Amino acid sequence: MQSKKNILVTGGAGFIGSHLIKLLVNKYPQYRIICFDKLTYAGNLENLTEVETAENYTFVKGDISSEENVAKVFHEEEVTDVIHLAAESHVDRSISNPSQFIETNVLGTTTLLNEAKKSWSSVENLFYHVSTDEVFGSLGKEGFFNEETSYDPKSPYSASKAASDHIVRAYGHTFGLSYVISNCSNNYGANQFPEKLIPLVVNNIKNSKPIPLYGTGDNIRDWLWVGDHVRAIDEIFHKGKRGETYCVGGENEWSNLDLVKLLIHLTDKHLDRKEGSSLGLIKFVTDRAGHDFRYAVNSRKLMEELSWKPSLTPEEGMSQTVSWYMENTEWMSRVTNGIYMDYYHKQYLKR
Ligand code: NAD
Ligand code: TDX
Repeated sequence: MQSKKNILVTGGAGFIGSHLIKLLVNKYPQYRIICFDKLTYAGNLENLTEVETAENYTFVKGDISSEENVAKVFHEEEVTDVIHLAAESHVDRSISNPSQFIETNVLGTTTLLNEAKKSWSSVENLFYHVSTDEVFGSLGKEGFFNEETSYDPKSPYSASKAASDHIVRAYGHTFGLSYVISNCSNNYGANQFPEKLIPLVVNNIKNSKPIPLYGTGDNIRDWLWVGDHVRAIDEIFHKGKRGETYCVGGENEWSNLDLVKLLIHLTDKHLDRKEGSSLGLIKFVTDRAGHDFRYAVNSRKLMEELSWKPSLTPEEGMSQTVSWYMENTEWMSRVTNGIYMDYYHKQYLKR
């Protein structure tokens, strides 16, 4: 394995990407880490202030769907590896505007792959594609997704991610590109954009606003702390078998209603409010179209081959996360600006 690497982290200014960059910059001073990000509504350089002056870190603004932008960064930064996280990532937005998801997630991934194919000649150069467990579809009350599960995506978001997974594998099979893919469950933690359930709920509790629960609140998600996801990416990038897939999950299933009750408990406690005083904020609203019922992931392969396991208990992780949102109110106010409020009103006001 090369010791000197110039790693392009696409989507590095987003939620998971920024946690990954902080880990890589601090842990591997011998690598150059290049954050390549278009800075859409979800990209925020404020998530990266901790590393912005680090010698082994560079930010390049660019669009993965632009051949010109991608060719330029590959050549100027002499990119040796890609960890690809740039994507449109929110299921609700994929329901209101599917085309943007095809443009970024499918065509953008293909543009990156074409440049990697053109620029690289060694199997040492790795294309790491970060994907989601949603490509496997929806589970009933029993069972788990694993690396053998057939693809059955149900939303425009998951269909676009599934397409990108297939294209990555096709470039490996057809052109010999060295790749690895991971499919992870729902992440939570600091710096997540408050369109996603956990930061949205914590922010609404704090501001005594209704907590919108889709349908009956019985849908189930497997939650993994983002710090554990980026540790898994680090392990897979360095030690994962090339041409293979790894499933990453938290063994931490919650129905949305139970999770919201836990968040109410933790947030009320943090705000010195009477236990459960925000329970009355829960508002059951019209369900998400095509709402997947349950996701659950079996991460045995990752645990056995690479000795990875989640480091935080769900209680520790959720408690730290609530504290972060309570203590970073300025971050929250800056990201919930006018554009966010337009989105929020369209998404929730008539529901
Ligand atoms: P995010 O929405 O927080 O961040 C996405 C980032 O990509 C943003 O910084 C955005 O500016 C950037 N981006 C979007 N379009 C771009 C383009 N055309 N060119 C360059 N940059 C662009 O997403 P996230 O939650 O951090 O997810 C990161 C990746 O991990 C995604 O690929 C997502 O599918 C995958 N994933 C997310 C989760 C989760 O729970 N959040 C779980 C499993 C997998
Ligand atoms: O206001 C809400 N009310 C609600 O009940 C929101 C935003 C969500 N929900 C429900 C829908 C889901 O069942 O909560 C659950 C979690 O929703 P999201 O946070 O939107 O996540 P999800 O749709 O499960 O997808 C996430 O996990 C997998 C990420 O957004 C994806 O990028 C990732 O691939």
